[in-house]
Amino acid sequence: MALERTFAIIKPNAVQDGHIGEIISAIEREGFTIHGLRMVHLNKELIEGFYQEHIHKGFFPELETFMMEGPVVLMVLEGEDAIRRWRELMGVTDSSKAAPGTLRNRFGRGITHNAVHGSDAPASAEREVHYFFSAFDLV
Ligand code: 3AN
Repeated sequence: MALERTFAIIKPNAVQDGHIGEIISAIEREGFTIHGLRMVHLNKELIEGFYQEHIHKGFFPELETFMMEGPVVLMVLEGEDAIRRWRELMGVTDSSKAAPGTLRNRFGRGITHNAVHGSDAPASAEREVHYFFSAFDLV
């Protein structure tokens, strides 16, 4: 399997709860390399563009309010099979069902406040990386 890049977010609840360091440690321990990293406070326009496939879903208003609650950390991660492996480290969407040891199990609180985001496929990874990072920002 070739090296792959994926896009990750440390969401507002995990930032507010002081878990940035533990999440980045877990990322490095799993052998990912970080090729881009920024901290931003997202606004409505950025969130609606990012989550364009969810915008008409019933849960979207709650998701949008949550994602604007505070700063987030945006990252580009690289590794073998990175998309699948990052989602495995995150755990399933609903934190209460995420396997022990996964980041959502450790740091999430329910479905919306689920601590981290990860791209779900190569096409979404490509779109999400370039939505937030220019070539200049990526090392
Ligand atoms: P994942 O982040 O696990 O790939 P997606 O892409 O289906 O999940 O959903 C994007 C985000 O929308 C999730 N991380 C979660 O915060 C929120 N979300 C998804 N499904 C629900 C739901 N049924 N109720 C509330 N929020 C949801």
